[in-house]
Amino acid sequence: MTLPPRNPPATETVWNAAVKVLLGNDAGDWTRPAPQLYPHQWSWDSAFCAIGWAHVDLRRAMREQQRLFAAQWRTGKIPYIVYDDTASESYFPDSARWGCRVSPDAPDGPPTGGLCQPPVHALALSRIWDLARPDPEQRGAARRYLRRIYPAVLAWHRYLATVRDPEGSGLVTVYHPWESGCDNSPRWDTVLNSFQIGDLPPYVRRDTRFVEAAQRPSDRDYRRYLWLLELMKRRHYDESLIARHHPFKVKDVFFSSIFVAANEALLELCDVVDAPAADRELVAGWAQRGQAGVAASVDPDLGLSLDYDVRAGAWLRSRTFAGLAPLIAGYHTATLIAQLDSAAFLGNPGLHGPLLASTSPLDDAFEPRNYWRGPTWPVINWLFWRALRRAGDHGRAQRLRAAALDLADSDGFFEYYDPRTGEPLGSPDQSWSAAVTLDWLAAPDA
Ligand code: 9WN
Repeated sequence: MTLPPRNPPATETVWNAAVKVLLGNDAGDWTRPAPQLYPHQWSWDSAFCAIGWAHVDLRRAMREQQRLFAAQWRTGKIPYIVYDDTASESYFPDSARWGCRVSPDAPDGPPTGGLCQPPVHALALSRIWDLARPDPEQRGAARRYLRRIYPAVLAWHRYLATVRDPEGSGLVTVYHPWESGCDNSPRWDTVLNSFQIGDLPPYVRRDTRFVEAAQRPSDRDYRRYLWLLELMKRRHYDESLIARHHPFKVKDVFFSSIFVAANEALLELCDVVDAPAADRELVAGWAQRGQAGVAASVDPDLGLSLDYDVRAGAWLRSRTFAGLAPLIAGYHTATLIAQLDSAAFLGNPGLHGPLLASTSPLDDAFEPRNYWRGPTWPVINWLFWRALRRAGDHGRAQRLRAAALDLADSDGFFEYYDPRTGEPLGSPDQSWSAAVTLDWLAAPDA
């Protein structure tokens, strides 16, 4: 089933081009994030892809996350990568480097990485439900699908709310920049510089064969990423040991805000699948605790929320889009909106369009062409667009959407863009950039 774009004809070309990207990266029941750079199934990419597929083929959208959830660890963790071992030459670290089978909690089946990523999955499920609901046949299929996947999603959220928040703070702990999804963001600089690294087994980076090195994390960053991997592997991915001894333990406010939104989405799905009252109470409790944790992370001087370094017992000061993350958790406050509109973010006169850059152009760490240190990422803007819309802030949501569609129209679906010029950067034909564009195109207005 291919739905026509709701705003034809101007958007028809973009629509068709976005569908073509998804079809080109389709691996059958899951989607490669990019044709060359990312040949495996990534966790949050897959959830965004499901949203895109939902506009093209609902049945395909319902299959998208199944392989991912089938790779769930016994702890409830959804791994950040499920490997396609036929493509093991193309990406590093490969599954052998992770060696996850040392853990009794690792799943059987295709090998996985040892980390997780932001929990956007329930947002994708609720989008599938919204789109399936009007048609009786699709609604029945979607309800059956949601009933099947619901226990695994609940277990995933339980893992995040417990194993990853033993303090009950409402904020989720991440053990690696790759878990944040925003790898070389300046948010992690202080923590990455706070520990020594030991000897690493030899390795060859593959990413810089496909994308200019200046647009990717540095070699120095990679050594740290790989050192953290080695430490986790040495501890057999035992999270009680990792929680005690790991040098990178950060309460990630962006991850935690997505978790609040995901719990709200899961609560709505509890009704669809007739979940027991006890589940609803649990999920509502996680959402409430998350909201309180996220609200408490706002720094009054900066007017932005901060991540927290658990090991050092210190808030991490930086000015990135993550400082506005409480918007995603439902906090549409005057302080955050003033920041959003200010020259630190959307109101910056040097921007190509009113889109959030990954790092504020006013921050010393801002590097407009370097990955998470400055470029604009469509999926991040989609999360904020969704949040503004849910808060009834249709004017701001509409402006964000229009700017994002302009970028896709003129440059196609890249991984990220220079926020000053709109120049496309990173990988071309990035699946999640195409997927969120389909959702933007199908949105009635804002
Ligand atoms: C490491 C796939 C992934 C995204 C991440 C993004 C990037 C990987 C990498 O690509 O990370 O996980 O090799 O750079 O940072 O958010 O999920 O698109």
